[in-house]
Amino acid sequence: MAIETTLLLCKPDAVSRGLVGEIIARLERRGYLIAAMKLVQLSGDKAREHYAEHKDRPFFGDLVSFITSAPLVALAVEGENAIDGCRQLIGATNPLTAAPGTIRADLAQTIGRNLVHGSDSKASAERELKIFFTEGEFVSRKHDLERWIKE
Ligand code: IDP
Ligand code: MG
Repeated sequence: MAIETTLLLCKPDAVSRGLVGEIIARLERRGYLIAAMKLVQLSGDKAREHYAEHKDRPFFGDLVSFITSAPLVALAVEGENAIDGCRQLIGATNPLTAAPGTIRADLAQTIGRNLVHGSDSKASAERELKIFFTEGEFVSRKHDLERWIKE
């Protein structure tokens, strides 16, 4: 088993459109477990740190101003190969090319308002989880993980 923890964000568009429950329901139906969760409005510094890889892209300014514009819901999500699995559930960056059945294809229209963030690798997940959560904020889901693995 390759149990991983990944960072998911229900971005401000998801919160303001009332889609957080729908997004979490999809994660839960897939069998993923929430290990930490919070509603937070991001500072500019944290937003720039989170999206550092995009700092030279033309859309960086808009991305930072959008992600800091209103509250978002951050989730630490656990499960078997959760990093790639959650990316699959979320769908391609552009909702127009995302596969039907994914969150972005089903619920979003544009790349700039694509509802969800998911870490794209082990290194990203480790780095990004630390931006949103302290060690003490993770709640062990060991019991549920073990039961789920046996079933
Ligand atoms: P990802 O969220 O699918 O990992 P990234 O390439 O990491 O996609 O981009 C981060 C976020 O920046 C995207 O989710 C999207 O909201 C935004 N973004 C990416 N490319 C563009 C673009 O070309 N125009 C506007 N926004 C973009
Ligand atoms: Mg990305």
